[in-house]
Amino acid sequence: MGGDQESYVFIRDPEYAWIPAIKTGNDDKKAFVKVPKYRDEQSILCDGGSGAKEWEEDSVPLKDYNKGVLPLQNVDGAGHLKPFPDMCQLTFLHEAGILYNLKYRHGKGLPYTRTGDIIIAVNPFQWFTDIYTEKVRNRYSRILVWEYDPDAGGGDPRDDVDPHVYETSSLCYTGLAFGGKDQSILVSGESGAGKTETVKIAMNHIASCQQGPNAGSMETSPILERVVRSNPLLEAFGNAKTVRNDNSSRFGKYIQLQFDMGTKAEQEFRSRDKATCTLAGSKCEAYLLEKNRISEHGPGERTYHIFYQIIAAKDKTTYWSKLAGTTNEQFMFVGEACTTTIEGMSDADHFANTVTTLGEVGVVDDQLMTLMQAIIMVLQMGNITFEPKAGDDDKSEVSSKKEFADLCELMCIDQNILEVCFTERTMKTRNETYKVPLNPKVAREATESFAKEIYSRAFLWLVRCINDATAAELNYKSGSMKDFGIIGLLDIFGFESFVRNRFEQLCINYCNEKLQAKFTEDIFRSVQLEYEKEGIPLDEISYDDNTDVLDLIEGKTGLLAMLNEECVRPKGEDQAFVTKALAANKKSPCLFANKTNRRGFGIHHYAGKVLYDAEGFVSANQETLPADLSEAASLSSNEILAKHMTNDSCTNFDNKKAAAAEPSRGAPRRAKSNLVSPTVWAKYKGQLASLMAMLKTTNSRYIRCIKPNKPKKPVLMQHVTTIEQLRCAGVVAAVTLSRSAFPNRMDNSVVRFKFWQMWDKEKFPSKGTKDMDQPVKLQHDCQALLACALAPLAENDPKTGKPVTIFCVGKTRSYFKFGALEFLESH
Ligand code: AOV
Ligand code: MG
Repeated sequence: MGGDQESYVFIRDPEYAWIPAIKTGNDDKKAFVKVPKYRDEQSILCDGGSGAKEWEEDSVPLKDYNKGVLPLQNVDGAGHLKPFPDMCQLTFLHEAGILYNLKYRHGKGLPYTRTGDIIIAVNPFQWFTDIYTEKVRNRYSRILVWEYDPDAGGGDPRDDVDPHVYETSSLCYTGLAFGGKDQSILVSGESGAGKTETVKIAMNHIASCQQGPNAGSMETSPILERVVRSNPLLEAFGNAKTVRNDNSSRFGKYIQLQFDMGTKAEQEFRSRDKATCTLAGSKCEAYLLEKNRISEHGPGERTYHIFYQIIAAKDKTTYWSKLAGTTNEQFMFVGEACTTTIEGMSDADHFANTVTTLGEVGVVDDQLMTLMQAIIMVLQMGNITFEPKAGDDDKSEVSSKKEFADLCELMCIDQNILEVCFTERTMKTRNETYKVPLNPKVAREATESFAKEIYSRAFLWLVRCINDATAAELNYKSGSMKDFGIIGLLDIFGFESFVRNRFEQLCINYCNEKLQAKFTEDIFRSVQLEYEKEGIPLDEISYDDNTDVLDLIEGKTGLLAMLNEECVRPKGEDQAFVTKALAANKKSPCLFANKTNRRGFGIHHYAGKVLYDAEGFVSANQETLPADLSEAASLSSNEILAKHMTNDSCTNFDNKKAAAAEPSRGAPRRAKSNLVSPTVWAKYKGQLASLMAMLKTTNSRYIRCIKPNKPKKPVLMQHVTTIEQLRCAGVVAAVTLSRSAFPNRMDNSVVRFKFWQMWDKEKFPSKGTKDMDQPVKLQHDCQALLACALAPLAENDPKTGKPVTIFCVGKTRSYFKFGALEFLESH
């Protein structure tokens, strides 16, 4: 470093979150710094990096400095940033350190970085073909196998490879194949961060591992093909273009890859050379398809891909003759499309692919017709309009006669019957049944909700078809009672906070709270393990969890309970729900009222504050179709409508069929609910509960996806949005937790090398062994050295009178309390 007092630091910046600076000195109020004169996102790196040829003087109030606003940079003596593949190696592990490390790697074409066991995947927005080759895949599968080799002499096998999704997938495969324990990969991140792509990359890799780590190319088996190709198929029906992502998943999914673990005897003698573990099938559970997108989408967005695909299809008249000559604009639910290519392929070509893949999972002939016609019905339903009947505004009749006649023909339902279903509602009391007319607006709403319901049931029907074709239980003939090994892959919607947040956002954020709780627990456990390995007392770790928020949402008098209560009341109201929920949770530190909107409320989520608007909560929570419409559905000759529109037919998986073939470890168990007809939230809660239960039986690994910039450009990393995501993904929390006791750490060998001269050997002699490089000797040396060097910081706890721990020397690393390492570095 330059002068005596000069040190490399970061300072807060309103525009760029953190910028590198050089501290040149201070008086008793201010620290004086030099900051780069020209700043923009591309060029700011640590001093010595590409930017900062010219500096300007600035100053920072010292009180901020003491709050840690100016932590040291991870730079070498010349001020150059020292990047690390594993952020735990950073000497100063804080938000700014993480940001600049990621940024440096991102700029160098290295999308993956580790934080301990977590992989941070920064979306490169350009395909690096050289990091996904078969050679690279094999390299990861091979190297990571050694973790399970007793003769390999220990050490972390990951030291030999750069961080990668393949590392996670390999560790999962080896963990299952050689360790015999079920595994899961939990991928999270905001929209467009790369979750779905990451899951596909991991899945393809796991599928290729299964041929044995030393095998050459991946042999294609039909089951493997089907499993891998079911992903794009789900995307055709469950993904849409949004402003954030051209191929945005509008549902969450948990895919379980099932592995044949061999005979009982083989399972008992697992070793590197001998471990049967081959892909036998897969199962998919889908969560919360976004229904609103059926009837409306914002400017620059589209509805589900399949609609555009079928309108663009060359052979569309096969599915319905009346589609001849139609265009997007003719369908109200579709409208003018902002694009007709997705990921560089036209909608028409996508359709051909969709049909081929449907064929691979057995959706052909009648089945294919059933599915496509259900989709076309939804399209056509969007064009049904209503007008007042005989001049009476409270009654309505269909005004789009031709469209309606066509729809009825397609559904094979009598026009008179369907018109009554759309324009009147049957009411039942104990003694009588009568019909109430619907005005044109309500009739249109009813039609839209019918269309949404048909689409979401068609989607679940498809998921079930895929499961029937891929699930191992169903492919193994009954009688061969198999116990499958599982690798689960979770691609779930990330935390959401918009200007206006609805019921969907609450559901999504609730799911994120559940996963965050698990994440914290898992990270805590890994920190615990590290401390145990290093021989450091565990009572030093403390952390915040999010039980408060979870209690608020799912507790006895929580939001879920209150909303469900409101939904069973005859005249449930959104505002009444809010009033009651606020009253019942007065003590919750996480809930607050919205002073300007009585229907609004706010929640302090772990990832930040979110304001919700409860408009539509009660109706969104009641999935049940009016009896008139479900009866109309049952009249249709289309199987999806006739058989799958009843209210208990909304599972993803044919449980009965699976249970018959495989009673022990079959389908995800469905939650029991005592409500007459379970609300959306009750069902969702049940789904999440069984997901969490399933995850609990696995060894979970985490991949946090980051979207480095809003315009989706390569190379660019915008600081503020990246930092927000790191916070939301719990990366900062994970770091804080692992550093809660000791924010900084350094390898013992480095400590001895760097601070050797600060050791007063007479006052603090080392009582270690003779051999210099023995870890034990090193540990003793560091203990003595640091006791001496940090003696000026020693103080007693005013409460207990005992000395405060400033540092702790573990078997391989030294751990420092806040300020201790800064003190050493500046002397
Ligand atoms: P998401 O799943 O996280 O969003 P995707 O996986 O669909 O995001 O990724 C969004 C886009 O980023 C893709 O369409 C690719 O163009 C690009 N991308 C993602 N991963 C990579 C990669 N490893 N290499 C190159 N480009 C990539 V959402 O489903 O919207 O929450 O709801
Ligand atoms: Mg996605």
